[in-house]
Amino acid sequence: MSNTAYQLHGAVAVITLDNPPVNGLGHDLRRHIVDGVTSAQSDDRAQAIVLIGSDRAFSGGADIREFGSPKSTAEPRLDTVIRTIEASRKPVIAAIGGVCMGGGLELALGCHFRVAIGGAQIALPEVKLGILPGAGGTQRLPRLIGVEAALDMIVSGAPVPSEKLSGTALFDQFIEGDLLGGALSFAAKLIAEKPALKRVRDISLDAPDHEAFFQQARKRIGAEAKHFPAPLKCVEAVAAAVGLPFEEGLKFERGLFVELMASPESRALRHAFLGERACAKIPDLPEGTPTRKIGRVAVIGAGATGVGIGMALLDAGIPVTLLEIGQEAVERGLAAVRRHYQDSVLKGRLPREQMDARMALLSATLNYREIKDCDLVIEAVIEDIGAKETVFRQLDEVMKPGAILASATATADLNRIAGFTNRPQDVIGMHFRSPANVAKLLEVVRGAATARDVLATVMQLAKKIRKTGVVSGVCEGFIGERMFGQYRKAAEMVVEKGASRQQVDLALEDWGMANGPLGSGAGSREAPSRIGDAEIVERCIFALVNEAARLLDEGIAQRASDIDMLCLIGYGFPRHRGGPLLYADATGLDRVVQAMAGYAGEPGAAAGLWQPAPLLIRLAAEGKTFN
Ligand code: T1G
Repeated sequence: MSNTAYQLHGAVAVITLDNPPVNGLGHDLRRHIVDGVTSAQSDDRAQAIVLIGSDRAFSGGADIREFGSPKSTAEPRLDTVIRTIEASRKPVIAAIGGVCMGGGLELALGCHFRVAIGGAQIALPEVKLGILPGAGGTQRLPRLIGVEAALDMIVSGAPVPSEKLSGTALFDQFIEGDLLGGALSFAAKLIAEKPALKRVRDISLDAPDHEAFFQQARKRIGAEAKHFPAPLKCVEAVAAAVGLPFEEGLKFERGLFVELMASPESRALRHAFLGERACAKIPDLPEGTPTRKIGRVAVIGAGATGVGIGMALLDAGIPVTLLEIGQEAVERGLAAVRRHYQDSVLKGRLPREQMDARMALLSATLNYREIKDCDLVIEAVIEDIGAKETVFRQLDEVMKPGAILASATATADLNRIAGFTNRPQDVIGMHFRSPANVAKLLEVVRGAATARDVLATVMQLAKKIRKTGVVSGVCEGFIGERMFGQYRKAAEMVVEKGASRQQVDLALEDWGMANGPLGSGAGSREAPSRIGDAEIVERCIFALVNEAARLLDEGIAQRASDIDMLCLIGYGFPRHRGGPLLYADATGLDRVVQAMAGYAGEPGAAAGLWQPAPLLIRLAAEGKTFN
């Protein structure tokens, strides 16, 4: 028997959370849970209530896609849902499997009982979005697992496997096998034994000499938090759980949550969360585009780039054959890979047996015929078009039909490279930031003829080797180098105006860039120049923004957030600012255009640099933003 709100299993009303992909607690789902719990109160057949999600997720928390929209705060808000559950006269049991994070865990904490299967991922990751748990997580979790463990989870945002929490009061029972079946048996036992309904909020929280503990926490966390306010606010919220009556603690938490939600840092982190996932979305590549199997990969060129690429693949368990033109070069390449892994083993970062497993996947050859059955070849020879022509003509002759032919080039024209073959549809660019085995950014360069399944395959491979693939069209320097070329040009112009190179680098590093544009030697500020740090930053960042606008106008970049992600992931742009285009949006595009006009009017100014891109002018005029 079921109604829209729940299904009856015997005397248990089962409310299923069903909002793929991870049961984000959007308005409709919140309404559904309240309807279910409320209906069950007056349904005599229902003597207990179970909340359950999917195999993948109990709930991944508040629906991030609703953030900033009226829906996210429309009643029933999550705290209202939780109060409804706590007010239930019948036991409400959370049956937890898969992901149980953020508001999803807060929902479970509002239930009278929690059962879980092993391997569920339990977390309060709000701090990673620049906020903190806003529906009682900072007040209830310490009451079940203790102040220290709760503070660790809240400040780190890191997921904890459910079995690691089995020693705490968080779960009333662990279920072996079928979660729903186990939850129903647990509910049946409750119905038979009729225990008093306990609410987490009623558990008293005594933490002896907690003040010393929180002082220590503030010092430690404050030192790490740097540009982000949320971690320290998490400490204050948990301290309130100890120091204040429950309702006041809730109010205090809510105040901090609202404050952080409005912070630029949280806006930046939410932008990064959604932006990183949006990179994989390619407008003319439908979901489920077939991909080609990638078994063994050949890397042509065993220099630093080739070796880095080879290791990125080996680290993901992908067999690699390095091809070089001389025995000495091959030996050098193999030795470089071995040395890297040996270093990691010596530093305790890699178990010996993993090094051996990876080395077993590596082979090398001088002979193109030995790589002909590879599914993907990545060319990583010197940045000389002649050398690349030689390689691609050879590959075109040797490689099996359907092999993907990729170039790791940072500067060459990919369409020209494709023209060296009779299979331009199989040619694509894979521009790794160096060192290729460490850097997370992979610019995936889509040639005019690159086939859709080739693009889909390389984007899937990017995820497999734990990189963020950002699609670029073909232009000189693609997205990153073209933007940062302008950035460096603007920096050089600032030096011409009288700032020292150190001042330029330090100004941008103080602003948050990982490294200054001019190759930050330690240096120190020499005599103060006529140009201040704020103007240095403005000139260099606005030059980035303007080139990004051109890249969007030309269709080289798919969307503004792709460019922001590329800068955050691959170029040391400060994460708390969300990327150059989010920063420009926050600054106001009219202000950007105005400042550039001023720079363009200076004697000797490189007009091209300060000529605002058409898109920038248009958006500014219409009062719009990039993102
Ligand atoms: N809401 C909506 N969609 C979400 C989502 C969420 N919370 N989490 C993930 N998605 C989407 C994601 O955009 C992607 O969509 C798809 O799910 C797969 O994600 C009051 C206010 C859950 C561990 O911070 O950590 O609760 O691209 O690629 O690797 O205190 O997603 O397919 O269209 O990451 O398996 C707190 C964030 C919210 C959890 C799954 N919750 N999510 O990882 O898949 S704030 C979080 C994650 C909150 C309360 C506050 C991970 C994951 P698409 P994915 P995955």
